[in-house]
Amino acid sequence: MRHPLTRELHDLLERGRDRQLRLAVTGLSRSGKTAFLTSLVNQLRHAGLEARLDLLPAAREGRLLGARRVAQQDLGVPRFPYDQAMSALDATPPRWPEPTRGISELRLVIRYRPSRRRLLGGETRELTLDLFDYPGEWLLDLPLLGHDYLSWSQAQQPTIGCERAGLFAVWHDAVSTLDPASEVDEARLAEIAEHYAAGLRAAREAGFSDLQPGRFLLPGELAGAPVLQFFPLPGIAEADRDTLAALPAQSLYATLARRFDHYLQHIVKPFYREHFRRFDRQIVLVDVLGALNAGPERFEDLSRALANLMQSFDYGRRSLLSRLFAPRIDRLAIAATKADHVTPEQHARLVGLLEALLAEPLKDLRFADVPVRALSLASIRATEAREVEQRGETLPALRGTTLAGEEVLMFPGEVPNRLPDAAFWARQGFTFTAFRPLPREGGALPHIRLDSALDWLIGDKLT
Ligand SMILES: Nc1nc2c(ncn2[C@@H]2O[C@H](COP(=O)(O)OP(=O)(O)O)[C@@H](O)[C@H]2O)c(=O)[nH]1
Ligand SMILES: [Mg+2]
Repeated sequence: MRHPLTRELHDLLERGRDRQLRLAVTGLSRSGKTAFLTSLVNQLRHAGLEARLDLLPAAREGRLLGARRVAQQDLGVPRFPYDQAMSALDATPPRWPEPTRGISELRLVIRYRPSRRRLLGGETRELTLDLFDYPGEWLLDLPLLGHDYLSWSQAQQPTIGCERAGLFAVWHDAVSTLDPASEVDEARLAEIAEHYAAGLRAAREAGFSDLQPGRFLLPGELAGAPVLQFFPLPGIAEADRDTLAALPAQSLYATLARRFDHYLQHIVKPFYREHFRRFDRQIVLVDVLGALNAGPERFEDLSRALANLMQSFDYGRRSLLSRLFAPRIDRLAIAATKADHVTPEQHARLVGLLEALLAEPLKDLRFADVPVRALSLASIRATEAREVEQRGETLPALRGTTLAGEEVLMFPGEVPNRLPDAAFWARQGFTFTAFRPLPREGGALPHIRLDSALDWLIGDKLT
């Protein structure tokens, strides 16, 4: 075995020579991470043969020779389940891959022929691409690092009366009987923490996105551990800070505050330190169409979640992120996924809407000089674009098979190219039908602009 330091040094040298790249895929649950990574690996493995990657110059010019999977380096990170995903897509009828939780990794070695004239003579080169898939929910926790338990509790006061607050009613009733100064009852605390986690899960089920702490939703091996047993205390105020701080260690307040700190130190920070900081490039996937279909309260909620999530990419010198972790990402892509749910002439509008949704974070990124590109794509295209004649007019339409197995020909509606207004919601002008993946006859997976994303994310390393 080689010494770990030698390994890191080796990695560093390879990176310096442009031979290695760490690319992470993130996005909230169901945004399409598994589909994206599966298709990306599939396209690269078929490069040079059946893959259609015209927007990636190395592929278009016939210089991309293919890719093979090799053993990854971080042995503590689960392997991305590519084969399982492909067997679901190849089943009869085809199925979408099972959802994954937590972080996973896959290492590809891409072989290509450099374009540079001086390298005539048939030499080939290799790029090692480390791919990571991790839940965007984890990024919702970055803002927690800017809080202590008291200020976080205050920031979490629910807006009374909205649908989302209703989902926390059981927790709210239980927590309002608690006295912060009382001696902690561990069993009772665990019970109320479970009500809080249940509220978060119900909110996610109901289509909400802005949910903290992120690890409560995807606890993995931490399920049931006391580090995940805390919640905000409603009704405590800044004016009580000194009184609260003076409470004994066995008090409810001090216990909750300790667990909050533990969560930050042992869960939030290690992710940024050990993973996030080491990614060279990232793509953030957003299911804009799903949110559009879910109505105004959820759409607004997605917008808030994205604003929180994007703080993890704010490399401004004074940002929380830069102060704590000094990351060094050099390129970012933001993609509206599942573009095959709308007819092709709507795709530009979809990008417009994505940019409107992320207007503020994008401004910050540009200011911080982080190269960023917004696009729309379908990792695994499940529909076919058609045209239909109606009263002498030619109209765009989609043809696909629903999850229930019904063949449909439809026009899903217009995508607003800026933030939807009351008139849009009143019209309810958008239908989002979940489609079954298309049956495959061998070859690469069908996609829309996955090659464009690839070009932005790795194209410059294949010249
Ligand atoms: N039509 C279509 N549906 C997609 C596409 N990508 C993802 N989906 C749908 O979105 C669901 C969630 O995708 P998945 O990749 O599992 O999301 P993850 O939770 O971010 O990994 C899938 O089960 C599909 O139903 C796509 O490119 N086209
Ligand atoms: Mg997944």
